Amino acid sequence: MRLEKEQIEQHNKQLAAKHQRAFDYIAADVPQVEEILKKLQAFQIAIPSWALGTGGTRFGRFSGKGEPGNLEQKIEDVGLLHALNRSSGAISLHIPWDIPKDAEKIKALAASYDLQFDAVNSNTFQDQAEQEHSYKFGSLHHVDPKVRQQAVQHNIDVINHGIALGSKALTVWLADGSSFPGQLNFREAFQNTLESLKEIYKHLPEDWKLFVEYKAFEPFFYSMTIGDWGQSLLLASKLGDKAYTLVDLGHHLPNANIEQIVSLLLMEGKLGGFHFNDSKYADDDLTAGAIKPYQLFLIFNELVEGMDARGMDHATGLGWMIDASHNLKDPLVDLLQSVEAIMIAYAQALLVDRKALKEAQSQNNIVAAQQILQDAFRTDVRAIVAEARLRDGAALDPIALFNSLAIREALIAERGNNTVATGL
Ligand code: LRH
Ligand code: MN
Ligand code: MN
Repeated sequence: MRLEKEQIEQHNKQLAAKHQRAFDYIAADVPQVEEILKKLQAFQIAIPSWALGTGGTRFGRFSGKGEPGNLEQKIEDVGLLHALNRSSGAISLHIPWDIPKDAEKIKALAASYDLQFDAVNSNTFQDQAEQEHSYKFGSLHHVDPKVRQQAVQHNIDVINHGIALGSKALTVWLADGSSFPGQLNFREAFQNTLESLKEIYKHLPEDWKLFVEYKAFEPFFYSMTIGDWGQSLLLASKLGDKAYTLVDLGHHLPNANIEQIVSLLLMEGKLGGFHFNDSKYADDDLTAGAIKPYQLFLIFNELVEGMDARGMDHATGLGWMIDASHNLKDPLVDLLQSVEAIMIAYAQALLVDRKALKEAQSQNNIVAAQQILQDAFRTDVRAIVAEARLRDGAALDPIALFNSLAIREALIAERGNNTVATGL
């Protein structure tokens, strides 16, 4: 299924007067609105191929309907999202959940929806049928060099798939850790991981990045071999210039100050990418901005500040990805909500009066500093985000259009009731 330009135009026409009123109202108070619009238009957030089907809980999975059953259909889904918001112009693949059998064909299909391939993700946290060794006790950190070698080779294979598709980054997340004291020698586990990553790094093309993702706990509950940003940064620093830390918002212990982590990683030139989601407890993978929108804003505040300080382009300087899994909502609608929340937080961060904030900080004027941030956060920027979409030929209200066009119903008619997505 593909959206026609006319369908979007007709929807926008219906909402035009209401939108214009709201946009004029906010634009009158934002002198730099044109600059903000350009930045919003340039900003693209990659959609993970594993978020397009209904995810499960630990206890069960209640399958949705009309879900994508193969990579082609997943690309079609992201194409729909991108047509609706023009902010989801890339897809991030997880291999082997999604193996592009004919890369040229897949690339052409993605291009027909104006989509690029973002970071490719390796998977050494599940055993695969054709593999000789099990990852039960880890992969790149494993005590057995044969298991490490198998995991290294898988990552090299993933890089090769990525090269064929035009990806420019590999994300490595390891489910390596221990659940009981004494199970692991921490130092050796870390060193094995480093040596394995060095092997993978050797196969990275010149213009690629390696993202090292960390996670505090789960699936292991005593230690994770790459458990926090310190361990990730240590690895990335030892690996070299092409290696970076990737921050997944759900991968921290409760109340971690993620915005401070972001600021310092940027300072070190070692922040590579993001997995956006939200959480109340741990790696909940809920819709971005659903639980802690102020935190999301504060993170973007540091991103804008830190990227500007380093002269980085907001849109291309980091890898922006969603990593969420939905088991209650329609996954496509949920992704539209996530993208909208991210764009709102970004727009609000662009509103922050940086000069005034600096001044307040230099005077230790905490009241003013708080006021400046909260002024931006409490500004309703939805009409600015909608205007950016409008200028790009997207829908003023993507979710309303998704519903009024009965897109899910059309997908069910095409794909049937019982499709089961691969992946999570
Ligand atoms: C691990 C993780 C990692 C995986 C994805 C499926 O919790 O965040 O990024 O690749 O989920
Ligand atoms: Mn992640
Ligand atoms: Mn996760």
